[in-house]
Amino acid sequence: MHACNGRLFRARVISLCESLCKWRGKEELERKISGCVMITSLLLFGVLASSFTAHGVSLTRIYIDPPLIEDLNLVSGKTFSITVHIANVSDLSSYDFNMSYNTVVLTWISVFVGPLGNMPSTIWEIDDEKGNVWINVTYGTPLTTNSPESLASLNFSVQDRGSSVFDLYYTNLLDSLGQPIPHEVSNGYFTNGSAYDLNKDGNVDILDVLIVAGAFGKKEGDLGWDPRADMNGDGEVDIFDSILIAGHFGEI
Ligand SMILES: [Ca+2]
Ligand SMILES: [Ca+2]
Repeated sequence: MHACNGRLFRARVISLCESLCKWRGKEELERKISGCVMITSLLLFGVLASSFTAHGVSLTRIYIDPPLIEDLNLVSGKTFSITVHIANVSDLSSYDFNMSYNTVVLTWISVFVGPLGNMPSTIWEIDDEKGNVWINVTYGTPLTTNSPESLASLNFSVQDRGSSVFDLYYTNLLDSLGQPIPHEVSNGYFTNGSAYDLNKDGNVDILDVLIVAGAFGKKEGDLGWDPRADMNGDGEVDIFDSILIAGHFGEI
Protein backbone atom coordinates (compact mmCIF):
# COMPACT_ATOMS: atom_id res chain seq x y z
CA MET A 1 0.00 0.00 0.00
CA HIS A 2 2.81 2.27 0.98
CA ALA A 3 4.76 1.34 -2.17
CA CYS A 4 1.65 1.88 -4.23
CA ASN A 5 1.12 5.30 -2.68
CA GLY A 6 4.79 6.12 -3.39
CA ARG A 7 4.39 5.28 -7.10
CA LEU A 8 1.17 7.25 -7.22
CA PHE A 9 2.89 10.22 -5.58
CA ARG A 10 5.79 10.05 -8.06
CA ALA A 11 3.34 9.80 -10.95
CA ARG A 12 1.47 12.87 -9.68
CA VAL A 13 4.71 14.82 -9.25
CA ILE A 14 5.78 13.89 -12.78
CA SER A 15 2.36 14.88 -14.09
CA LEU A 16 2.53 18.17 -12.19
CA CYS A 17 6.02 18.88 -13.58
CA GLU A 18 4.87 18.14 -17.11
CA SER A 19 1.90 20.46 -16.67
CA LEU A 20 4.16 23.10 -15.20
CA CYS A 21 6.58 22.69 -18.10
CA LYS A 22 3.74 23.00 -20.59
CA TRP A 23 2.42 26.05 -18.73
CA ARG A 24 5.88 27.63 -18.70
CA GLY A 25 6.27 26.86 -22.41
CA LYS A 26 2.89 28.42 -23.05
CA GLU A 27 3.82 31.43 -20.98
CA GLU A 28 7.07 31.77 -22.95
CA LEU A 29 5.15 31.47 -26.21
CA GLU A 30 2.63 34.07 -25.07
CA ARG A 31 5.48 36.34 -24.02
CA LYS A 32 7.09 36.00 -27.46
CA ILE A 33 3.77 36.65 -29.23
CA SER A 34 3.19 39.66 -26.99
CA GLY A 35 6.68 40.93 -27.85
CA CYS A 36 6.09 40.43 -31.56
CA VAL A 37 2.76 42.28 -31.39
CA MET A 38 4.39 45.16 -29.52
CA ILE A 39 7.31 45.44 -32.00
CA THR A 40 4.95 45.18 -34.97
CA SER A 41 2.74 47.88 -33.45
CA LEU A 42 5.71 50.15 -32.92
CA LEU A 43 6.91 49.60 -36.50
CA LEU A 44 3.41 50.21 -37.83
CA PHE A 45 3.14 53.37 -35.74
CA GLY A 46 6.49 54.53 -37.12
CA VAL A 47 5.40 53.90 -40.69
CA LEU A 48 2.10 55.69 -40.13
CA ALA A 49 3.83 58.58 -38.39
CA SER A 50 6.35 59.02 -41.20
CA SER A 51 3.56 58.71 -43.75
CA PHE A 52 1.58 61.40 -41.95
CA THR A 53 4.63 63.66 -41.82
CA ALA A 54 5.35 63.09 -45.50
CA HIS A 55 1.82 64.06 -46.50
CA GLY A 56 0.87 66.38 -43.67
CA VAL A 57 0.41 70.10 -43.80
CA SER A 58 3.77 70.59 -42.06
CA LEU A 59 5.52 70.00 -45.36
CA THR A 60 3.74 72.70 -47.30
CA ARG A 61 6.59 74.41 -49.15
CA ILE A 62 7.19 77.72 -50.83
CA TYR A 63 10.39 77.71 -52.82
CA ILE A 64 12.29 79.33 -55.66
CA ASP A 65 12.65 77.31 -58.85
CA PRO A 66 15.37 76.81 -59.93
CA PRO A 67 17.04 76.95 -56.51
CA LEU A 68 20.42 77.80 -58.05
CA ILE A 69 21.36 79.72 -61.18
CA GLU A 70 25.10 79.61 -61.67
CA ASP A 71 26.01 80.79 -65.15
CA LEU A 72 29.08 82.74 -66.26
CA ASN A 73 27.32 83.50 -69.58
CA LEU A 74 24.56 85.53 -67.92
CA VAL A 75 26.44 88.76 -68.46
CA SER A 76 25.08 92.30 -68.29
CA GLY A 77 21.98 92.73 -70.46
CA LYS A 78 20.99 89.06 -70.41
CA THR A 79 17.67 88.04 -68.90
CA PHE A 80 16.37 85.06 -67.00
CA SER A 81 13.33 84.13 -64.93
CA ILE A 82 12.58 82.41 -61.67
CA THR A 83 9.32 80.98 -60.36
CA VAL A 84 7.96 81.02 -56.83
CA HIS A 85 6.30 77.65 -56.34
CA ILE A 86 4.07 76.19 -53.69
CA ALA A 87 3.54 72.45 -53.10
CA ASN A 88 1.72 70.13 -50.69
CA VAL A 89 -0.93 72.61 -49.66
CA SER A 90 -4.61 72.20 -48.80
CA ASP A 91 -7.36 74.83 -48.71
CA LEU A 92 -5.09 77.77 -49.50
CA SER A 93 -7.41 80.75 -49.61
CA SER A 94 -4.92 83.61 -49.69
CA TYR A 95 -1.24 84.29 -49.45
CA ASP A 96 1.31 87.03 -49.45
CA PHE A 97 5.08 86.96 -49.51
CA ASN A 98 8.08 89.23 -49.84
CA MET A 99 11.19 88.42 -51.80
CA SER A 100 14.38 90.48 -51.86
CA TYR A 101 17.17 90.52 -54.44
CA ASN A 102 20.47 92.31 -55.06
CA THR A 103 19.85 95.44 -57.16
CA VAL A 104 23.56 95.85 -57.89
CA VAL A 105 23.49 92.65 -59.91
CA LEU A 106 19.85 92.41 -61.05
CA THR A 107 17.00 94.59 -62.26
CA TRP A 108 13.40 93.49 -62.25
CA ILE A 109 11.68 93.44 -65.68
CA SER A 110 8.25 91.84 -65.27
CA VAL A 111 6.09 89.62 -63.11
CA PHE A 112 3.33 87.14 -63.90
CA VAL A 113 1.01 86.08 -61.10
CA GLY A 114 -1.13 83.05 -61.87
CA PRO A 115 -3.24 81.12 -62.44
CA LEU A 116 -5.58 83.55 -64.12
CA GLY A 117 -9.32 83.17 -63.55
CA ASN A 118 -9.11 82.27 -59.88
CA MET A 119 -7.91 85.55 -58.46
CA PRO A 120 -10.50 88.13 -57.58
CA SER A 121 -7.85 89.98 -55.60
CA THR A 122 -4.25 90.37 -56.67
CA ILE A 123 -1.97 93.10 -55.39
CA TRP A 124 1.71 93.30 -56.04
CA GLU A 125 4.40 95.89 -55.51
CA ILE A 126 7.96 95.79 -56.74
CA ASP A 127 10.52 98.24 -55.45
CA ASP A 128 13.43 97.96 -57.85
CA GLU A 129 15.51 100.45 -55.89
CA LYS A 130 15.39 98.47 -52.68
CA GLY A 131 15.19 95.15 -54.48
CA ASN A 132 11.94 93.95 -52.98
CA VAL A 133 8.90 92.12 -54.34
CA TRP A 134 5.60 91.89 -52.46
CA ILE A 135 2.68 89.87 -53.80
CA ASN A 136 -0.71 89.42 -52.15
CA VAL A 137 -3.35 87.12 -53.66
CA THR A 138 -6.80 85.94 -52.59
CA TYR A 139 -8.16 82.99 -54.52
CA GLY A 140 -11.76 82.66 -55.71
CA THR A 141 -11.63 78.94 -55.03
CA PRO A 142 -9.13 77.76 -52.38
CA LEU A 143 -6.16 75.93 -53.81
CA THR A 144 -5.38 72.32 -52.91
CA THR A 145 -2.43 70.67 -54.57
CA ASN A 146 0.40 68.27 -53.84
CA SER A 147 2.26 68.96 -57.05
CA PRO A 148 4.04 72.32 -57.50
CA GLU A 149 1.86 75.27 -58.45
CA SER A 150 3.26 78.59 -59.60
CA LEU A 151 2.51 81.57 -57.40
CA ALA A 152 4.51 84.02 -59.47
CA SER A 153 7.13 84.13 -62.23
CA LEU A 154 9.63 86.98 -62.23
CA ASN A 155 11.91 88.12 -65.03
CA PHE A 156 15.20 89.83 -64.28
CA SER A 157 17.83 91.56 -66.33
CA VAL A 158 21.48 91.14 -65.34
CA GLN A 159 23.25 94.41 -64.46
CA ASP A 160 26.65 93.28 -63.33
CA ARG A 161 28.83 90.43 -62.24
CA GLY A 162 28.07 89.15 -58.79
CA SER A 163 25.52 87.17 -56.88
CA SER A 164 22.06 87.56 -55.41
CA VAL A 165 20.00 85.61 -52.94
CA PHE A 166 16.29 85.43 -53.73
CA ASP A 167 15.22 85.70 -50.13
CA LEU A 168 11.61 84.79 -49.39
CA TYR A 169 10.43 86.34 -46.13
CA TYR A 170 7.24 87.34 -44.31
CA THR A 171 5.46 84.51 -46.10
CA ASN A 172 1.83 84.14 -44.99
CA LEU A 173 -0.56 81.40 -46.09
CA LEU A 174 -4.17 81.40 -44.88
CA ASP A 175 -6.86 78.73 -45.24
CA SER A 176 -10.54 79.42 -45.93
CA LEU A 177 -11.16 79.92 -42.18
CA GLY A 178 -8.42 82.53 -42.03
CA GLN A 179 -6.08 80.23 -40.14
CA PRO A 180 -2.36 80.29 -40.92
CA ILE A 181 -0.99 77.27 -42.78
CA PRO A 182 2.41 76.11 -41.44
CA HIS A 183 5.00 75.88 -44.18
CA GLU A 184 8.66 75.68 -45.09
CA VAL A 185 10.48 78.27 -47.18
CA SER A 186 13.47 77.70 -49.48
CA ASN A 187 15.36 80.60 -51.02
CA GLY A 188 17.07 80.77 -54.40
CA TYR A 189 20.53 81.95 -55.43
CA PHE A 190 21.97 83.55 -58.54
CA THR A 191 25.60 84.03 -59.47
CA ASN A 192 27.34 84.82 -62.72
CA GLY A 193 30.78 85.16 -61.20
CA SER A 194 33.67 82.75 -61.13
CA ALA A 195 33.74 80.39 -58.18
CA TYR A 196 37.42 81.32 -57.90
CA ASP A 197 36.68 85.01 -57.42
CA LEU A 198 37.26 84.56 -53.72
CA ASN A 199 36.69 88.16 -52.65
CA LYS A 200 33.70 88.52 -55.04
CA ASP A 201 34.99 91.70 -56.66
CA GLY A 202 34.23 90.51 -60.18
CA ASN A 203 37.47 88.88 -61.31
CA VAL A 204 40.11 86.38 -60.34
CA ASP A 205 43.29 88.34 -59.80
CA ILE A 206 46.21 88.86 -57.46
CA LEU A 207 43.90 89.74 -54.57
CA ASP A 208 42.39 86.25 -54.72
CA VAL A 209 45.85 84.70 -54.95
CA LEU A 210 46.82 86.64 -51.82
CA ILE A 211 43.86 85.11 -49.97
CA VAL A 212 45.21 81.67 -50.77
CA ALA A 213 48.76 82.70 -49.90
CA GLY A 214 47.61 84.13 -46.57
CA ALA A 215 45.92 80.88 -45.60
CA PHE A 216 48.52 78.54 -47.09
CA GLY A 217 49.37 75.64 -44.81
CA LYS A 218 46.34 76.19 -42.57
CA LYS A 219 43.90 73.47 -41.70
CA GLU A 220 40.28 73.83 -40.73
CA GLY A 221 40.14 75.08 -37.15
CA ASP A 222 43.60 76.66 -37.25
CA LEU A 223 44.10 80.30 -36.35
CA GLY A 224 43.93 82.24 -39.61
CA TRP A 225 41.87 79.58 -41.36
CA ASP A 226 39.98 81.08 -44.33
CA PRO A 227 37.40 78.73 -45.85
CA ARG A 228 37.37 80.75 -49.09
CA ALA A 229 40.91 79.60 -49.82
CA ASP A 230 40.04 75.91 -49.49
CA MET A 231 38.55 75.69 -52.95
CA ASN A 232 38.58 71.92 -53.21
CA GLY A 233 36.96 71.64 -49.77
CA ASP A 234 39.38 69.09 -48.32
CA GLY A 235 39.88 70.97 -45.05
CA GLU A 236 43.30 72.42 -45.76
CA VAL A 237 44.88 75.06 -47.97
CA ASP A 238 47.74 73.56 -49.91
CA ILE A 239 49.33 73.23 -53.33
CA PHE A 240 46.13 71.83 -54.82
CA ASP A 241 44.24 75.03 -53.99
CA SER A 242 47.12 77.07 -55.41
CA ILE A 243 46.91 75.12 -58.68
CA LEU A 244 43.16 75.78 -58.85
CA ILE A 245 43.46 79.54 -58.43
CA ALA A 246 46.33 79.65 -60.92
CA GLY A 247 44.26 77.71 -63.45
CA HIS A 248 41.40 80.21 -63.23
CA PHE A 249 43.52 83.36 -63.00
CA GLY A 250 42.02 86.16 -65.08
CA GLU A 251 38.45 84.80 -65.03
CA ILE A 252 35.67 87.29 -64.51
CA1 LIG B 1 38.54 88.64 -56.94
CA1 LIG C 1 42.14 72.50 -50.06
